[in-house]
Amino acid sequence: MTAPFESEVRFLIDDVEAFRRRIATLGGRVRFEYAFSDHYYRPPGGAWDPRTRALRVREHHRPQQSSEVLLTWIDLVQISGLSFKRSRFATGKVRLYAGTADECRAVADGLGYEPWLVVRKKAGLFYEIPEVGELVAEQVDGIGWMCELEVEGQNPRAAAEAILRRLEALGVSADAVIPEPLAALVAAHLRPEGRKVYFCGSIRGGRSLQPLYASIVAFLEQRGYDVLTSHVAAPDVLAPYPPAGATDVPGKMPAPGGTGLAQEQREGANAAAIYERDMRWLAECDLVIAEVSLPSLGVGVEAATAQHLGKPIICLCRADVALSAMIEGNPGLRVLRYQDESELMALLSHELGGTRAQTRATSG
Ligand code: 6IA
Repeated sequence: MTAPFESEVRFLIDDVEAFRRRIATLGGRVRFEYAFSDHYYRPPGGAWDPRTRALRVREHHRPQQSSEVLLTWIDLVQISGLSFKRSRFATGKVRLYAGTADECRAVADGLGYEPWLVVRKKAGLFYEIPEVGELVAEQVDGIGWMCELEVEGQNPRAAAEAILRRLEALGVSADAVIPEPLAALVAAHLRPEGRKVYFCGSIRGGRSLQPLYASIVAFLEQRGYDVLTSHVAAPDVLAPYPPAGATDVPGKMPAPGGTGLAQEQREGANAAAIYERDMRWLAECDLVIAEVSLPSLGVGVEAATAQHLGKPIICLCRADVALSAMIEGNPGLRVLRYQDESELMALLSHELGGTRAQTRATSG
C-alpha cells in the first residue's frame, strides 16, 4: 500500500477467522490477494538504524511481476497516544530499480549493501471496507497473521486520528499496535530459544531498587533467558576492588588492575573495560529490558545505544515516577508502568509470553 507520506500501524491478528468475520460484518471485501518476499539489505558497518531505514529487494510471487529495489525511510511518531510509522518520502517507498530478482540483488550489491534478512509474506489480502477504508491482512512467515493499516499522512495529527478511528471500527485497541517496523520484529523473532537479554538497572544512579532487579533477573532466568548482565542485580556490584592478583570482581569482570596502580587509575581502566564489554553485549543481545525508575546515566546510554542498534526494548517504570521525556516520549521504546512488584511480574510475563509464543511459531 502506498499513500502520500504514508502513516501506518501493524497489529497481530490472534484469530484470523474472527477477524475475517468482523470485516465481513463491516461490509469489507477482498480486492486482491498477493504474496511476496522482501530481502532486506543493510549497509556495511551498521551505518543506519534498521528501525527507520530499509533497502530491500521485493520479489513478487503472486501476482507475478518484476522484482523491485525499494528504499524506505520512516520516522517513529507518537501522537494522541498512538505510536506509528510515517514515511519521510512523499511517495512512501521509493522504487530505485525494477527487473529480475537477480538484477535487483546485483543493484543492492553494487551499492555496497549486504543481505540481512528475508521477510516472507506467504499470503496477503487487500481489503476494502466501507466507512473504514483499505487495509491488508498478511501472513508473515515466523510471526503469524498481521494487519497493516495505512493512511495518507500529509498532516500527522490527522493521520493519527484517522488510524485511531479505523482501529476503533475494527475493535482493536491502540495498545495492541506494534510500532516496530516488520524487519526489526522478524529480526527479533528469528533468533533461537534461550534468547539473550541485556538487563539494565541503575548502579551509580542509586541502588535502592536492587532487590527488585534481583527479582526481575531471577524471573527471566527461571524462564530460560540468558541474562548477560545479571551482575546489575547483584547486591555487591559496587563492592571494593578485589585484592591484587584476584581474577574476578563482582559482575563477571576480570580484574584489569595490577598491584602498582593507584585506585583512581584502576577505576578508569575498569570503567573502560566495563563500557567495552557492555557495548559488545548490547550488540549481541536479542532483547533489552531496562528498569528506568531511578535516573541513571548508564541506563540512558544503554537504552539509546540499543535503540540505535535496532534492538527490541522494554522499559519498566514505577507508576509514581516522573520519567525523563527522552524515555517517556521516545516512540521507539516500550514503557510499561507498574504499581508494585506483582504487577510488574504480571506485565513482564504478558510481554514475554507473547514473544515466546511467536518464537515457537517460527520453528513450526
Ligand atoms: O550510570 P549507572 O552506573 O547507574 O549505569 C548503570 C548501567 O550501566 C547498568 O545497566 C550497567 O549495565 C552499566 N554499568 C554501569 N556501571 C557498571 C559496573 N560497575 N559494572 C557493570 N555494569 C555497569 C560500576 C563500577 C565501576 C565503574 C567502578
